[in-house]
Amino acid sequence: MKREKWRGWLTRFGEAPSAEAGSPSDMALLELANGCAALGLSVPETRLCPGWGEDFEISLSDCRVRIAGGDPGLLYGAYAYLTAMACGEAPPAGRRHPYYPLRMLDCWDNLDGSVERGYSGRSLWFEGGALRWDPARIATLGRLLGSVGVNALCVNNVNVRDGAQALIEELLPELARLAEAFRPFGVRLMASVDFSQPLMHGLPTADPLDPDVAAWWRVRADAVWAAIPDFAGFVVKADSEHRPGPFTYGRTHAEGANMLARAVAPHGGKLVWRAFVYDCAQDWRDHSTDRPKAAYDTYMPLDGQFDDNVLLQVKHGPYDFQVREPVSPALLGMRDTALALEVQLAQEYTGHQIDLYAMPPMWAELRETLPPENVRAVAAVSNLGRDDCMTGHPFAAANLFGYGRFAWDPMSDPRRVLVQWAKLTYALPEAQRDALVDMLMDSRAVYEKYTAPLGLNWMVRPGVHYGPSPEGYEYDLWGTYHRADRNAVGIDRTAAGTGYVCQYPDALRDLYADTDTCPEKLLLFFHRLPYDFRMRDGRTLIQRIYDDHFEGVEQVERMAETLASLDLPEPDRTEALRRMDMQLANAREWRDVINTYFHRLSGVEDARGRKIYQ
Ligand code: GCV
Repeated sequence: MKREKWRGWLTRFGEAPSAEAGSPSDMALLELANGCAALGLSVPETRLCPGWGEDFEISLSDCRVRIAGGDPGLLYGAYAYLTAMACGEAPPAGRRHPYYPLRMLDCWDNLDGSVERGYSGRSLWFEGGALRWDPARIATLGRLLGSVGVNALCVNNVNVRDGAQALIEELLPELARLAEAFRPFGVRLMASVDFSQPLMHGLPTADPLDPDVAAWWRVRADAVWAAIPDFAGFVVKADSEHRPGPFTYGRTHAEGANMLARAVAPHGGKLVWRAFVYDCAQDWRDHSTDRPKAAYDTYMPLDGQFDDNVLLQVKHGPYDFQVREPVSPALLGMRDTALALEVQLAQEYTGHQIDLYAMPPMWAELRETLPPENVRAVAAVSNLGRDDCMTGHPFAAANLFGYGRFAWDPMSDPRRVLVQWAKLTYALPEAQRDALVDMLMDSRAVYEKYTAPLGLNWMVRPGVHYGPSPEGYEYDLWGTYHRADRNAVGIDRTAAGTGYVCQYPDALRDLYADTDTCPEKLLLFFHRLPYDFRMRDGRTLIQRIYDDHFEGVEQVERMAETLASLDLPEPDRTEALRRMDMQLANAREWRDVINTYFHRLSGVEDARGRKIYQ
């Protein structure tokens, strides 16, 4: 029998509800009854309030618990009540609703069953060019997503290749069945579409201003919504990393997005347009092009030109989900465009779900520069797959859980989120749970120490993006250079350099432009500095690089000891320890390669006389 790995979170408190539940509110009642029975609680009174939508309210009076909510609000109320009970907390007071109305999970799943940047096995719903899934697993996944409030799932890769457009054409009936499987949990489907698709249907062009092209997309959209009336919308990656787009026809991205948006608008659909546009064929000799400037340069002139149902989806940093990036200036500057913030749960550059890398502290940090109200929706690249443990590393589930929490409430406290996840997942004694949460809270800073230093990024092995390769991207086409030489390292992005810093509002621009005020962790993102540059604590830059790398490995060694001391259930314990061994080997490799690289370049010895390889 297939092991149901994810019995954690709320599912562990009840039997799987009957598949007959048709709407989120039916599901809420079933979940609640089952969950309460499992927790030894009496079932609260529930009231469906038409018009409340995603809102719910839990009230306690005369020893009675009442949950009122819309559809799917009642579902969220039931989950909130059960979560609170299971975590030993008071249920949330007052009428509650999610901060962002659209909380998406973007799956980079391909129709052949592979997953781009997937570290948890093959796709949960595609195989061999068709939709194939295990209903019990989809129900588990739907419940997990519903229980943390994720309400939209884009099922296919934004790189729409190998006939994946068939999803909204001949495979549409199958897609409709998948939508049905997710519907009880309040999760609506979306699909990535290929901008050039009209060409495959005999049209001579995909020009967004051509009336026949617009008409073709309208017919397509009508068919999709006829099959799936609650379909949430289309996602588009255009003119990005060799994907087709409006530039081919001399059109702007507002013209391209609006044409598609008008096709889906009559159905209440959203058109999510990704802003990941940059020159991916740059000449490394060219110092005048600076990739982080690309999104702002492309989209800022279009601010205010997008239709109301377009969401411009922008990655949180200006590069590409690196360990340490400043906030994308497009997210700060575009005040007349509905923006969606994109984060990546899949640990492409952050350890492949082998190394520990908990993201809630990073999202909390993001709000220091990005006010939550600047964006209208959130999207996360999924870390899910078909392996027994659907997130590769059992602790990587904390990132999916945490994403749901931050999408619901961007002001969430990262530690509280991780404590909740730990309580719902493992029955550990308090001291052990605290040790686990401490480890997760520190994990990003530790990973950062043993990989590329101080905001340089991109020292990963090209293509695979795991393990060190300090010059792997240095002479390549991707615009990702650090230009280290024997004297200095980093890119000058001040006004005197590439001018990137000028894309920020004045206060941030001034903060980053000055080496005295720029956060040290971002120093080499914004500045080119000599190795003898003095850090604020008096150490030289080169010494800080050496120290961080030694410290990072020492911290992983301590994490390995902590992990071994936890009474985790099997198979999680064995799996987490196995992955920790790999993390330790990875950290040592990074330390030795990066320290050796800078030692060879600079010729500067480690002030503490530790061994640096030659
Ligand atoms: C889906 C990076 C990744 C690609 C990904 C792309 C994107 O370049 O390496 O795998 O493609 O981002 O976000 O579109």
